[in-house]
Amino acid sequence: MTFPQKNWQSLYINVNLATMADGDNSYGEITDAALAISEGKIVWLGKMLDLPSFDNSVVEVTDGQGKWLTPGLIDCHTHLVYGGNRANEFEMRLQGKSYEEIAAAGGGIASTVKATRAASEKELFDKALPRLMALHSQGVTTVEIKSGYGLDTANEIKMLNVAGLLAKALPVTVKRTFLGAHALPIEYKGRADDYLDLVCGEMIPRVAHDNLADAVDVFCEGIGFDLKQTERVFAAAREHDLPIKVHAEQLSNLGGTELAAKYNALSSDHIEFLDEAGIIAMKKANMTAVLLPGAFYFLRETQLPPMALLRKHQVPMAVATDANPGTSPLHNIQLMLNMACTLFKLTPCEALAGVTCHAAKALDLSQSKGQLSLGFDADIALWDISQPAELCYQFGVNPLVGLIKSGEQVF
Ligand code: DI6
Ligand code: FE
Repeated sequence: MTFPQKNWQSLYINVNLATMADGDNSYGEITDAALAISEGKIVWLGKMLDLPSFDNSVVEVTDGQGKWLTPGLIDCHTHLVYGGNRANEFEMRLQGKSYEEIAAAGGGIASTVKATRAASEKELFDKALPRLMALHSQGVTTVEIKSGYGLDTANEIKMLNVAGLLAKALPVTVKRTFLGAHALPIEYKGRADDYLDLVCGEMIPRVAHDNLADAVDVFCEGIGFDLKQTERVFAAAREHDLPIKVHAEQLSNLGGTELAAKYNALSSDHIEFLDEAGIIAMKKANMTAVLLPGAFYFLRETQLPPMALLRKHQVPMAVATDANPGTSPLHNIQLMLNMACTLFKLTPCEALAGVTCHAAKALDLSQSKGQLSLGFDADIALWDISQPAELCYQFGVNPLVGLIKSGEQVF
């Protein structure tokens, strides 16, 4: 692919690139480099020495003075639209109650459902915006947002609408995921199949028809939905041509990942309890593993995800915040980079791939985002660092010094 330089609109010179175009094998480093943008796309990148001549009366040139450029970060798993908070349950857990016990006693997801239903679209938006701004200010240019705290048609749609409004409020691409099968709403207690009739017969058709989501997710777990119930939702999603994602093997191994693989899911997320058979199924189905170190940390989980087996079978590992009020009230992608390395022993290169190229794949965006490559979207973060590993190593001082979204410098 070549692009005539007469069309260049902006050019960054004297920069270092971590292109992340080589998976987690390397940062895809190009030092002493330049990168040109036209119409929101990357149209040239390479060594300064190889920079072709250009018309600097037309091209806006920025001297990067040795800054590093990476793809804009991608948070591929969040629940950042929600009402209320669960600080009270945080206290209960510190007094010895488990996440599952709190859920069984009517707390947990159910308490956030209550608060989310009670909130107006505007209230939910006003609460979610600073969460998204926090991510954006850390270099995030694409985020996935799930529904799943409405659990009836109107409130699930309300959440998805808020996610759509957030995309208009900030220069961030928002991918929406319908998670109607997140928990059984209390009014359906003991009637899971009736609730799934609603999810499959009313919500999914409506979401698909009105283009409200890009994928369908299910919480396949003891406190969520079992395999048979999960499969009903997958089948309805397939019927409406919606890609599938799954929360699976977070607290136990029910086989949700293997089931999702049968439906060619984009990703299986959490997966602390996943076994090798599930990993082989993921590989065959070209799925991405989404690792969520924030939930692992916040729940004081001790079962580590099977990183060695994921590596052995070359299943790409994405890393995300899981930003949500119950298990990961951590709206911070830079912290996840650090935790992916300290808690899950990912290499800094794997962690960075986890929030760029592999996160793009988990959202079916790997042809346009998550890499600095020719023809890719010019979603780019500029960092005041001396090597890419610094992004994972230090935490608390934000090294982001610029952000480009679709070719426009937005920060
Ligand atoms: N797994 C999680 O970690 C979140 N949802 C899920 O299915 C937790 C959601 C919550 O506790 O509010
Ligand atoms: Fe989640």
